[in-house]
Order: sequence, then C-alpha cells, then structure tokens
Amino acid sequence: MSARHMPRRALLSVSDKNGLIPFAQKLSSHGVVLLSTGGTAKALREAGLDVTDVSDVTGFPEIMDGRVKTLHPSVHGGLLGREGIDDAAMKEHGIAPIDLLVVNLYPFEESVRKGADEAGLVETIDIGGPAMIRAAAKNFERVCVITDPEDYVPLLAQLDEGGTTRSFRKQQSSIAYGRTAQYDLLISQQLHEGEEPPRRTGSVGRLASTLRYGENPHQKSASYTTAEERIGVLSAEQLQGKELSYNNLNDTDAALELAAEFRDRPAVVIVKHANPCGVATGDSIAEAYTRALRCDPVSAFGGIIASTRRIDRQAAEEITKIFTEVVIAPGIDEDAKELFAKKKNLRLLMIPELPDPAQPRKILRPIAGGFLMQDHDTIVFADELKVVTKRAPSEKEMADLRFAFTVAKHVKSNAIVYAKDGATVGVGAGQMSRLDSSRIAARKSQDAAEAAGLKEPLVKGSVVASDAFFPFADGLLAAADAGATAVIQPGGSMRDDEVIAAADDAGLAMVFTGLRHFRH
Ligand code: 93A
Repeated sequence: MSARHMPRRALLSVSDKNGLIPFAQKLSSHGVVLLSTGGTAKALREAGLDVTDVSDVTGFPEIMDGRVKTLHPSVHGGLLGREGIDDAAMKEHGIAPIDLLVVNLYPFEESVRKGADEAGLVETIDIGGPAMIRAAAKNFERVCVITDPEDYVPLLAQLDEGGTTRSFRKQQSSIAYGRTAQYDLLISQQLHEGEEPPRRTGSVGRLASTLRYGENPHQKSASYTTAEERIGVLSAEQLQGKELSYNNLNDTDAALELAAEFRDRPAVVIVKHANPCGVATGDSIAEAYTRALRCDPVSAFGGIIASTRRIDRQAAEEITKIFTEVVIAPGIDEDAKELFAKKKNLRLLMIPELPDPAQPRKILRPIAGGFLMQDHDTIVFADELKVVTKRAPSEKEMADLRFAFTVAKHVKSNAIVYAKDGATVGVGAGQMSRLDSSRIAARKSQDAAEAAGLKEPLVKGSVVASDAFFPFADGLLAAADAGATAVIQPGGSMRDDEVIAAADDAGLAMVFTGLRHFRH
C-alpha cells in the first residue's frame, strides 16, 4: 500500500461557499497553507483565516472582471508538476507545488434554471475552474482535487488518518472529470440552436443511488440524475419501505408518466413490467383504483400504483387489500399513511406535483457502440379525429376512444387497449403480432369477468385503441368479435379501405388519429 499524502499547499476557489469556512479551518489546523481567489479569499479572511491571494502567487492581478484569475503557469505548473520529474523545471521558474485543489464552478446550472438570457449564460461559463480541475485530476499521483462540497467530509477524514490515499485521489479525479464533462455538456446543450440535431453530444449524470442490482441479481446497477429539471420518481420523497430497486424505478417512471396524461382528473394507473395492467378514472381515487384493479387483478398483484390525486384513507384501504410494491402520488393523507405503515414492504413515494407530459425533452437509448436520441413523445393527438366509418361514435364512445388511445401510447407495441366508462378493461402489450395483442386483451377481459363473477366479459360494449394502424382487417375483427363497438387507430395502412369496409360490415364506428405511438 502506498503512503498517504498530507497536503501542504491548497488552492481554494469556490462559487458555492457552503461549508467552506469550517472546512478551511480544519485544513488550516492540519497545517495546510491556503491560497485563494478574490471572493473565496475574502470570505476566508473575514472568518479570521490566514490566506495568500492567488494574484500574489502569480504576480499578476485578476483582470477582465475575473475572467482571467488563475490561468497562469504558477498555478497550472503547481498543479501539473510531477514529483521527481518536473522538480528542476519548477525550481527554475519558481513554481511551488499545489497538492490540494478545491474548486466548484460558476453556477451555470442555476443560470439555466433561472432562465438567464444569452449574455447571462455566457458570463457564467467557468473557464479557469475547469482548467484547474482537469490539471489537478490528471496529476492524481500527487494532487487531490475536490469539486463537490459533499466531499469535504471524506477528505477531512482522510487527513485525520494522516493524509490522502492514492485510491482516494484517483476516485476524486474520476469524479472531477465527470463533473467537467457534465458541465460542458449542459453548456453545449444550451448553446445549441436550430432544428438540426447536435453534431456531438453525450450523456452524463450524477450518482443518485447505488442499487442492490439491475434487472436481475447478477447485474450491477445505479441510478443517476442529469441536469434535466423534471418531477419524477428520482425526485420523489420516500416515506416508507425498502430501497427502490432498478425495476421499481423503471416501473414507477412508466406509471407516473402515464398518470400524468390524466392529471386533469382523478385517475389511477397500475403497472407491471413497465406496462399498464389497469388504468381508470373515477369520482375518487378509491373508485379509480378499484376500477383499475378490475381490469386485470391477477397481474396487479405486486404492481406499481400511480395516482393523480392525494391518496386518502378510503383509497389506502382498497390499495392495502393486496400486495403492492410501490405507491406514488402527489400527496398522502395522514390517516392513509397510518394504514400504509402496516405494510412494511410497500414503498410509499410522494411527489410535489405531477410531471407535465408536454414538457419537451430528449430520450436516450443505448445501443452497442453508441446511443439513439429522440424527442420525447409529448403529444397524444395531433389533428382532429377523423370519422372513417358510416357510423360515427357516440359521445360516450368518443370519450372512451380518447382515453384508450392515450393509454395505448404508454403500452409496449403492439398495443391494443380496450376501455369502457373511462377504465381499461383489457390490455394487450408487447406482442410481435397485432392480432395476438388483440386476442390477449380480449381474453384477459374474459378472465377478469370470470374472476369477478360477472356473466358478461367487461369487453362487451367497450371501445378499442391500437397504437399503430391495423395492417389487415383480422385484428379489427377480433376486437369486434370480443364485443368492441368502436375503434381508434392512426390509419395509414395500404389496406385502410379493406379495414374500413370490415368495420362498416361489423357495425363498428371508427376514427383515425393520423398519429402513431410505437413504444419499445
Ligand atoms: O472567469 S474564470 O473562468 N477565470 C479564471 O481564471 C478562474 N479561476 C477560478 N473563473 C475562474 N475561477 C472560478 O471562480 C472558480 O471555478 C470558482 O467558481 C470562482 C471563485 O471565484 P471567487 O473566489 O472570486 O468567488
């Protein structure tokens, strides 16, 4: 094991001055000499600490409103000089080593959040900070770099043990390069203009949590947050239950994004393996939940529930009747929390409000050797719905058609969704053939009716939505056989005429949306 390094000279230059003073006091008590830039030096001095100004080290004043303050060989030579290799050069030019660098950058993220104009954004692009961070991080054999106030405590713990270890310095170096990459990526995204996709881009995030494992126990995994400002499962407050797993996070994300489509009304979504197995609206969340559950009670066991409204005691009573993995909602009443508390394994999550499904963002999907990027699917309907059959849907059918198509957008393709009275009654997901999805959805509805002791399957008198066009009449006829009375689909098949004729023969009403929602 290599020996620990106790730093002798530290350069501190921080925009976020949280925790700076007690941290610097501790450094000082370890005998570390402090060098610092304008604002940071001022704060340290006011706290009674002994500080050397960087301008005294460089023999050059900070110029251009601070644009050039640390960009000097005395600083960069002090950070980059290698022990035993560059000693002569350092001596020749009067450069003293700097062995600890503490920098956090101009708050570019905050400028973006606050909606700064172009000039404001440009002024918060930090140049000297990232340059020093990258120099120090390259020289981790000798130099320790700290880029996040969260790492003040671990660094001090290292010093208490006699100095930094090589592995700690290398770890901090890795964090540092991740930080500058993330910073530059955000700048790159903000400066991007026009319709063309960016020529170069990347994906970096900040570790949110190390997960027990990935989709399966033999896969390691972790969750990360990016600079994207979006309400979601990663920003939710967990009120009880075990840690969220990889699959929990993925499924809760799917449930919440679908629930958000119905944020104008009380609605509940139940998700299993990233597909909804029940979605319903209702006068209350309790009612919406029981109606959602009815769609496929077998699959709902161990499911993920997202609600569009606060969960009250009545809803909690219904939800706790079967085993549920996760419940997420924009608020949970105290007496509902008491009921949930009895279910130790249930993970209860609260979000401040529902996400906005129309908020534009980019979706990345890794593939071997790179990744695909696309716009998030922010719309459900583009144009007016076009009635293509002799019979137009009734008002009630139309409301259900809209509901079913919205759900279908969130079901893995090929997606077929049956709905009645603002509730799904059968969902066929993720089949390679649309006909199979149609049959599966109808059969599930049959099963659900039997389980509930109903004489007639729920699918009787329902409407059906398809995420993409019916290529042939067979899928549509299967839906008619199952008992659907109206159909919504994008249209656009070569055989649309055939499909429309079959719908007319079967007495179905059908509308075209002109918009497809594949989901894979
Ligand atoms: O404008 S800069 O890009 N030019 C520099 O030479 C420079 N050196 C450090 N910004 C520079 N910094 C940044 O100043 C640091 O990254 C830090 O965020 C900030 C600290 O400034 P002060 O100590 O004056 O508050």
